This record gives sequence, C-alpha cells and structure tokens, in this order.
Amino acid sequence: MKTAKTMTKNGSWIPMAMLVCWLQTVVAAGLSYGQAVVSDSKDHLEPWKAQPALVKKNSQRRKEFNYQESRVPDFQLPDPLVSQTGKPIVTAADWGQVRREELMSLFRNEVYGQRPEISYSLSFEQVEEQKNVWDGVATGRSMVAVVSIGDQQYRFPFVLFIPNGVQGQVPAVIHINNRYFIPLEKAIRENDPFWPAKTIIQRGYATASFHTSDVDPDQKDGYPNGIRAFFASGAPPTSRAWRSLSAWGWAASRVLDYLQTVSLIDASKVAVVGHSRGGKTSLWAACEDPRFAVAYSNNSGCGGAALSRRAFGETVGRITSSFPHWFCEPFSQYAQRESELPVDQHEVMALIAPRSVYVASSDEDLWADPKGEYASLVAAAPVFELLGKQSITETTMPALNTPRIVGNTGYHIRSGGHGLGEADWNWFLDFTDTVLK
Ligand code: GTR
Repeated sequence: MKTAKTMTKNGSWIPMAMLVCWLQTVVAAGLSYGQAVVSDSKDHLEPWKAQPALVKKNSQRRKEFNYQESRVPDFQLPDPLVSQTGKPIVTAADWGQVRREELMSLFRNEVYGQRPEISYSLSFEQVEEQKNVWDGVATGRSMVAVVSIGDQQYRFPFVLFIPNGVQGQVPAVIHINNRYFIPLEKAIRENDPFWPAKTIIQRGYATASFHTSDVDPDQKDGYPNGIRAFFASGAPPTSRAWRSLSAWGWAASRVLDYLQTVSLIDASKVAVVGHSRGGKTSLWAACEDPRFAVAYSNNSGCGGAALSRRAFGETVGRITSSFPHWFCEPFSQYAQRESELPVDQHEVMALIAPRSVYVASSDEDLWADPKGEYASLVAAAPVFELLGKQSITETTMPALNTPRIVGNTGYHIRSGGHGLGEADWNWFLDFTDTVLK
C-alpha cells in the first residue's frame, strides 16, 4: 500500500498522516487562546458506542428500563427558538427578553421548583486560615456561610483555597460535593480525586467546595432540617416550590457571593462543577445565576444533561419516585409521558448560553444515558449561534477518552464507570483554560 509522504525542511520524508496529526496539534495549540477553539484531533477514531455486552447485562438485570438504542421512542424536541405562542425567536433580544424568561418559568414550574422570594441577609465567618498550604502555593480557609432572617440563622460550611503569589486575579471553580464534606485539614492532606483542590490550585484556579446535605439534607424526609424549611418557617413545601437540587444550586451562588469579596479572585470567571445529582445541580445553578461563567455536569443523567424524552436508563418516573425531594411535584406527572414535557434538558444548556457548558459522560454509566447527554448539548447549538457563540454541532459522538471542544461547549466520555476523577478534572480544566484564561 502506498502512503502519502511530504518532505521536511532538512530533506527527509515523513508520512502525510503524521504531518496532518502534527499540524492538528499545532493548530489546536495556536487557537487555544482565541475565542473559537476547535479541537478534536482524534476525529479519525471510532465514535463512542455503548459496549454491547454491557447493554445486554443491564437489560437483563433491570428489565423495566431501556438500554437499547433500537427501543428509544421517536420524539421531537421542543424548539428552544420557538416561543410558547409559536413565535420564532430570531434575535438575541427576543431570546433574552422573551424566550429565556419563558423557559426559566417552565423549568421552575415543571421541573426544579421556584426559589422563595424572601429577603435574607448573608454573612461569612472565617473559622480558620492556613497561609502556607502545599509549600506555600496556596492559602486555605475554612468558612461558614450564615443566612439570617430576623433572629433566625441557617449556617453551612465551605472550604476555599486561593493560589499565593500570583499576578492579578485568578479564575475559580466551585465544587458541589454531593458525597461528603471535605474539611480544610483533609483537603490539604489528601488530594481527593472527587475534589482535587491541590491539582486545581496547580492549574491556576482558586477553588471552593461545600457539601449538599449541609444545605438541604439529601433524604426523602430531610426537609425539616434544611434551608428550604428555614425559608418557609417550617411550613411544608408547596407543589411548585424549590426542591433540593435548586437549594443546592442556590448555595453554590452563596459561595460565589463570598468569592466576589475576595480581591484575588476574578468573580466573572467562576465555574460551577458537580457530579451526578451534583451535576444536575450545577447546570440548574448556572441557569438561575448568570454570574456563573461555566457549568460542568459530570455523569448527571436524568434531570441533568440527558434528554428526558429518550427515556434511556433512568427515567422521569423512576427518578421522581426514588428521589421525590429533588424535583418539584409536577415533574413526576411526566412519568411515561416525557413527550408532553413543555421543555427538555437541551434547553437547560441553552439557558446557560452564551456562557460555557461542559458535559462529561462515562462509558459504563448507561444509567445516565451518555448519548442523551451528548445529544442535548448539540441540540442547544442554535441558541449559542443566535447569541454569537460557537458550540458543538457534530451529531456523531466523539471517541472514548477524546474530549471535543468547540467554542463555548465541551464534552468527553471517559472509560470506566460512574464517578468524577482525575481524568475528568484534567479535561474539564483544559476546557476552562480555553474559555476563562
Ligand atoms: C443515582 C440516581 C442518579 C444520580 C446518582 C448520583 O442513584 O439514580 O440520578 O444522580 O444517584 O447522584 O450518584
């Protein structure tokens, strides 16, 4: 077989494929400071597909759920650029003034619930500060956010690291920890892959983390002890009132309030990150709070990045019965009637535009529907385009372990199962380097 070759400057011949590969790397590196970054240098690799053996195993183990592409129902996604009254949305002003508000109301009323409109005051207590963390590269703080209404207080802790000795301001990453609280000492001692504070600092970002259950207990019957009951003076939640995902996202905004007071942090460059239920939260947090510059959802699945209408893996019926405290009551009524939802999850991505969104799936996490997570990011593209931003439009999924970054959106599917780890963080920070630095 003949291979195309080209001549180098010193006269030796190199195969064309190698040259193309090298050129792609150079182009990707050169563009990475520009606005529109396009990098998927491994496009020649096979697009991701679910492992047939895994599909078979899951289908046998959980017969009531669908794991087969051939059984995904036919559906039509609601058009983010057509208003409820059928009016096409053709300008950025129409989007901002009409459609965005409409979609926010629909998501608040049908999916995540409405946040209370009650005034409160907010203050922060510094419990501890360590100025010379990791041989002096960072300052660590153990903090408490204090939410006050009259003489009543609701308090939740968070931990923050700020790089030392840097010129100018740094971007930051707020991590919503849905598993456990990582105290300052522990975060210093161990670089926990779930929140690798040291790695994030080394990459040039400040970072903060809080635990969801400290804000609103992640239990069916946890309501009385959380921020939602605090705001409602103990009264039970109304059908369309906010639920835990929205409450956790609200808390991410309170941590952002604190970051705005830290002069070393550029609060216009803050990413909100979450895994699984935390990833559902980070997306909605960025919809509710336009100060977040980037949202990262990792393996967020149903009610997060994945399209509900695909009903692949976890479904609306299942999630709302297993976790009734996550979504407002109307969402449960769309069980097995997903096509009647007035919205779908691609519109969550659209609501974050023109800011940035990064979605990550994992190969073995079919419960979270990787294909549905990717498809919803792509289906948000017309809104990014209307707002003058580039985003992923390629409908074919990238290959395994091959991040795809286009303009303000990024995606990867990592080998392995449900989880947030080193590879996810590194790829995500590569993305934030392109959009925030
Ligand atoms: C699962 C749930 C998912 C996901 C996950 C998690 O049990 O079905 O929606 O959120 O929990 O948060 O780890």
